[in-house]
Amino acid sequence: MAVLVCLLAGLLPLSWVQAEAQWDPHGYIIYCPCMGRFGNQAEHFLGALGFAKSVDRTLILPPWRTYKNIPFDEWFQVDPLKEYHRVILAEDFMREFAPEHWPPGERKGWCYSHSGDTSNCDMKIGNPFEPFWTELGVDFDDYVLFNIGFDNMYANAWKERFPPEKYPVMAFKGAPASFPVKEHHIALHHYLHWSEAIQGEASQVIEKHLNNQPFVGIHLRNGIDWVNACQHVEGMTEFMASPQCLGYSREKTVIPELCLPSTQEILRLTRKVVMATGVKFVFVATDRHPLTAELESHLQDQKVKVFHLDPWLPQIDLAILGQSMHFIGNCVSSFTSFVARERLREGKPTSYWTFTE
Ligand SMILES: Nc1nc2c(ncn2[C@@H]2O[C@H](COP(=O)(O)OP(=O)(O)O)[C@@H](O)[C@H]2O)c(=O)[nH]1
Ligand SMILES: [Mg+2]
Repeated sequence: MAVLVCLLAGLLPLSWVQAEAQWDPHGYIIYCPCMGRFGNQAEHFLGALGFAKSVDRTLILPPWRTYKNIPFDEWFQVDPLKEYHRVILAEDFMREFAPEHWPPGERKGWCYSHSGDTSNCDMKIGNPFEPFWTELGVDFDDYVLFNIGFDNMYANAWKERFPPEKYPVMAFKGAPASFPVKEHHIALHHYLHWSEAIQGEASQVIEKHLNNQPFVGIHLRNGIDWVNACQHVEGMTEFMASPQCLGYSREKTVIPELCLPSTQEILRLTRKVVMATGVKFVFVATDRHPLTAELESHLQDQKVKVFHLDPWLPQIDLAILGQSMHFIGNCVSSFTSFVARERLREGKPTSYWTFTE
């Protein structure tokens, strides 16, 4: 009753009341999104969400990791995820449940070890491992060895080996998931929706710089790390996010131009899509060279404006690309694959440089 009165009076945050009522006897999963930057972390997230569902534990939504922890809900809405599975923000979990149910002294890190070797089990050595857990206020007291895979077929093995009464919280050093994302987890993007803050910033840019008009969005991944990574891809059947184009059967091979398209290819395909859609705006997202002058000159006769933002957050580029009438991305990039999955959900078309199905 007291809680109800406080709630009605607006004295308690709703999340506190909801979470307080809901300690999950089936247990929890938390992990550090410690591998790669945002695109990789997002693919891992989808796999981890699928894994949490398969073992029937609540997923503690980890902060995204940049140079600091970013609470999950700064970038994404929490409620749509609940349509799929039970989730709770890491910050809420730490504040509301950890003191009683996962207190200091009882925090174990799950360590993959096939041979019983424990030399790799320290959860907090190096960056981003150490700052990730420290910013959440977590130290580890012990570890638990496991050698079970994360595929659905092992769900029962997980449940039998680690019952929630004995192991209420499973904390993983990395995502309990694969990179690239497994094919059957792609559809989980259905539940991943930008926060109002990110969506709002994207809408402002579209209104201010693209006159709220239809536009073609392109992703040019051409920074120095990428140029180096693309040098040795010839003949590989899978490289980073390449299954988004080549499929998961490993029957096709990656070629360098798929990873790093020529300027000529970028101009050719952008023009083709501009002509087909009749848009008057092209939005360029890139980590390095936007090729703005080259694109404008190549599209001069179409009176197309080419706009490059270089936003303070890469997520703003992603949210804008998601809104484009047609998107052209890079097969190998998980930054592209994020946009492509969102567009698949929305029924919007995506093309890729140097790639025809
Ligand atoms: N703002 C912005 N940043 C980008 C763009 N492309 C790459 N980046 C940055 O480079 C990182 C690339 O790492 P990741 O997201 O893992 O994608 P991947 O390496 O392309 O698979 C992104 O997270 C961004 O920080 C872009 O078009 N716009
Ligand atoms: Mg990466």
